[in-house]
Amino acid sequence: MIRDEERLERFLVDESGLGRYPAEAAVLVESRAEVELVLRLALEHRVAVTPRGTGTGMTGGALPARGGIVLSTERMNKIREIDFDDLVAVVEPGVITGDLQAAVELEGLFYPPDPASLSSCSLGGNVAENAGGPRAFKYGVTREYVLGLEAVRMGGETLHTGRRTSKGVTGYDVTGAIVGSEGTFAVATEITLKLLPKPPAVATLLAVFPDLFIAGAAVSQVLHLGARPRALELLDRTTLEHLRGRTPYRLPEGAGAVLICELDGEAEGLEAQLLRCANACEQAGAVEVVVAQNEQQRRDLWETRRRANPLLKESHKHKIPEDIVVPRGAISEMLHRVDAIAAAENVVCATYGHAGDGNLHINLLLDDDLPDTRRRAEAAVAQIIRATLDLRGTLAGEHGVGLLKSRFIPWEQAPPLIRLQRELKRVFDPEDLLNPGKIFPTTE
Ligand code: S2G
Ligand code: ZN
Repeated sequence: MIRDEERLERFLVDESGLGRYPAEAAVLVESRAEVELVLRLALEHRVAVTPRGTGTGMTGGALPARGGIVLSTERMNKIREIDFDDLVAVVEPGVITGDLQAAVELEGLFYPPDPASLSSCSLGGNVAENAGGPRAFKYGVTREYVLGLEAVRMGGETLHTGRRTSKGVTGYDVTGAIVGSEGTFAVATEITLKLLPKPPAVATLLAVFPDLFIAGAAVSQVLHLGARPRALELLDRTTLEHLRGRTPYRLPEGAGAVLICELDGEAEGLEAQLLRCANACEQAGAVEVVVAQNEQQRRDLWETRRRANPLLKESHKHKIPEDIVVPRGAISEMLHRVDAIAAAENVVCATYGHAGDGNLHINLLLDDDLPDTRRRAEAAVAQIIRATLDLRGTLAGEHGVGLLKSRFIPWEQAPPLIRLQRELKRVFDPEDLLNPGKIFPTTE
């Protein structure tokens, strides 16, 4: 248990930019028995508990909003099993996503979900937030790979949910309810994950566009090709300017926007599929298309893409990370609306993300703490959420709701649905002590 201020500090912040939340202590648990004990004592003494993976969350899910204890699972970091025949991995929640991917790929297997922070985020955090990433376009998000959980509720009762088999419909999908519940239903202490055979070949291209809107229009051209990229990422000029010269891949000067398109599968025919994507981009207005010539170039390109969030964050005093999703046919319209909102409110936006999914990370970049700056940024956020919902989208694509977006939930969800979700939370945690204050506004 950590109580001294200096060592406690790192447990009081996350990647949301929402600041620091004080807590009494951080408990670095090393076993399910310790999680059970902490949650039993917390209920007895009515102490709030905030579960935490590695704090890479972007909406405040791991921030101790009501003080109490931070329950860190970082020391529960063993890969317990990789079973080639069952295509299953069994891991503890503190295993780093990228570490599992490297371990299974050594055995010719594949764990697709690839949050940008995969070199530092934990699988327990990915489960709590139902994390996504570029490859979600073809392979889906974390939820699709969680077969079963061992999870402990507030009070110390352990649930074994789900299964080890690829299919199973015995009873309600309690596993599915816990995945994405942002640490408010239970604390996962063991995760059974589905694996896939590793794709034999991968091919990647970078398409350069004069501006973001032409790149946005190109997305639908690629989508309608029939080729099924595993990733289709968009980065705008502002994002590229923050990356250029500070990341491994040498990004083309003056690019208005780029698309990264990656396919995988049998080597046979992959090149032809990639060329179709390249042609679609050129027909849509790409001024240059570059195909990654080797694994190193591909690695550099993805490392560059994954640095977007941290580099934008460290380059400004504040970064408000929106994470909206619109129907694929509305991507271009949304890009135009964001541009108009940013101009009207005189705020700087960097937009990048998982264009294939219609999932845009719209980052407002603030360089001072002036009340007017904050007012304009908040106004822009509200208008971005309004525009998203107007285009039949949703306000959270992969980062969750946490503290950052809870005030907007009633804009998207009607009272009966909100009431039902609050009732679900009370079923799992009647005293509202596990990660309290998250997702739903505290006032009815
Ligand atoms: C991205 C950042 C998420 C992360 O860059 O796609 O979702 O894992 C954001 O840092
Ligand atoms: Zn993302």
